[in-house]
Amino acid sequence: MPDPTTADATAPDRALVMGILNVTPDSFSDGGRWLDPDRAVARGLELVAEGADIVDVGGESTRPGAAEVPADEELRRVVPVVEALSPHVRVSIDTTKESVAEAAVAVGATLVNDVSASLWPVAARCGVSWVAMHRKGTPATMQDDPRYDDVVAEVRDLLADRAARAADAGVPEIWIDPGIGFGKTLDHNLELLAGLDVLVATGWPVLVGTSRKGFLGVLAAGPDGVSAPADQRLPGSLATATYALHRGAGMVRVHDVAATVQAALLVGRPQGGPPGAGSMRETEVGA
Ligand code: HH2
Repeated sequence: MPDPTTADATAPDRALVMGILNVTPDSFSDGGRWLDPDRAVARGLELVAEGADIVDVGGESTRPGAAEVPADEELRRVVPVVEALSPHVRVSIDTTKESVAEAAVAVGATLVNDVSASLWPVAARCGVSWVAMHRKGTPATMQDDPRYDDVVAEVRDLLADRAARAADAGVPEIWIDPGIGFGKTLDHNLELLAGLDVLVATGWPVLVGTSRKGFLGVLAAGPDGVSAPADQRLPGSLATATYALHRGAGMVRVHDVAATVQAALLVGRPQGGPPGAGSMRETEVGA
């Protein structure tokens, strides 16, 4: 294991861990906990202390069935939090609204995390990085019987197209994300995880977000068939994050940062390039 006192912070010997900070009343796992700006900033600093490389600030839930939030309310939630955190850590803004992305960048965000995969012109104009996430439909409707002929190919083709457009527009750093749970059934999610090497093979760095998502609850259902609640999905979250990193993802988006940093250290440095690039670190197993 690397010595944390000597490790080069600019080039961690592991993939990146993005910590989730939802400044919302209704997020599926932590809704309402960090709505107060002071509590949100304190939570963000906690994520940094746990080892988050990036803190992802969001002011609108994207869970299935979530209501849209007006821009002025979303701005009121996220801007003070981004401003307070950005001197301490790299901050991304999780939004689908141009005005919110621009305002967050103006106060220090350097990455636009865009679940609509449509905001690359804003990222280009502001000279910041961009995450293109795949989704089918909108939160209101996306889980109403989503269908694909070949989910992995369809997701790859859309993301590769958007990433190429963003690169042409001059976006300096582009990530692609399969959008686990966004217009996908349990089987679609598992197919996308199993086919992650197809996304890695595009050459664009891959971000994956499985943390505490509903399909993990279904997989961890008890004998009564009732889905495991969000706060009992850490085993599945860690297992899928570790798997994604091993398959070559360069970043995972998670609620449980400290545990995931351990998993990322175990997997080691992302190698990119050919399919299945991640390789388990040769660890010294001490006493
Ligand atoms: N998932 C969520 C939100 N933003 N961004 C990316 N790039 N990838 C994801 O998988 C992703 C995302 C949903 O999770 P969460 O933020 O925890 O919940 P909510 O949308 O209810 O606030």
